[in-house]
Amino acid sequence: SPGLPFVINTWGGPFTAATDAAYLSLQRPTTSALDAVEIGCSTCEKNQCDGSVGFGGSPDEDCETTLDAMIMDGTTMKSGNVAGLRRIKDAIAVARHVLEYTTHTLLAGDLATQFAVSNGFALSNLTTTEQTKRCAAWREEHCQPNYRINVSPDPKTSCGPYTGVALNSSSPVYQRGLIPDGSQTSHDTISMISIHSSGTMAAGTSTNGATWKVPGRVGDGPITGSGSYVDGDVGGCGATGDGDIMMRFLPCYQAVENLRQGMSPKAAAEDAVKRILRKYPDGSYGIVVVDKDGQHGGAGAGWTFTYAFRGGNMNATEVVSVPPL
Ligand code: SD4
Repeated sequence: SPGLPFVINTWGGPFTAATDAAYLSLQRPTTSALDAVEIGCSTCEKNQCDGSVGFGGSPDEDCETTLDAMIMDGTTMKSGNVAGLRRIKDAIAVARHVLEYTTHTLLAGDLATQFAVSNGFALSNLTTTEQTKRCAAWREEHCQPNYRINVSPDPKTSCGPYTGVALNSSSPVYQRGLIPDGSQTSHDTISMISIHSSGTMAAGTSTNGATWKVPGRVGDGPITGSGSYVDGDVGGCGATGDGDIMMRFLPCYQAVENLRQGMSPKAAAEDAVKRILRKYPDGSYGIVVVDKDGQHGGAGAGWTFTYAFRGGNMNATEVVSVPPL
């Protein structure tokens, strides 16, 4: 470990801007571990880190981007989460408001938007011109009548619920979502853990989810223990990947519990990913784990997962590439 303060998050490349922002914020005496996670993740929401965080990315079948986010305090174990947030860009800040100003954990959909507006957040359009064009092209191919197996009584009405048929699906009505168009990855989410120089910890996640999802789909990002998790007495974890699968295993909860049992961060991460691989060997998964002293490790499968960290006196963020299991 390079020492404290310490910041670590999923992915390198454009995501290192988030690492830097969070790390630098911790140099100021008034910034808390929670503040740093909020600052880091909102950096990605603003600059769209690969198009998969914040506005303008991962539209659903109806071309709308919705946002999922959570933020967790490793001291109180309070978590503030928003799912399927519409028309508000600042997902992690809204999650922070849920944590700070309510006794709840998770708000969803239009009513989460209403909560945000009543707390002063601005309504805006999460769709960009580029996304509108790409989505129109995707719908042209995937939502036209008689595309693949046409089992709809009225296939012209919309993409769903009948015509967006998942590949290899024998039950198209129930197995839609995530038909790739090859133009965009759908696997980049920011999950971040911070350690303040006093030792307090926080974690959070922000994502626009999965591309071409069924409208209403919520991923693992705003699920405490799945998107991220932190217990300041032990350590924290952040996840990215096929959230529909990952959330069934609460991999970040698992990894932090593994740390508690004495595993190294790397072993804790690998065990959590292997539990998913036993049942779903073909997905893409990545998790990053850090203990309370800033020792870190990651595990991934289905892709080369990378994570970024900066701590102690490091004058730049370092990126670690994790070979797939
Ligand atoms: C999700 N886990 O909503 C997110 C997607 C993701 O990198 O991580 N993309 O399923």
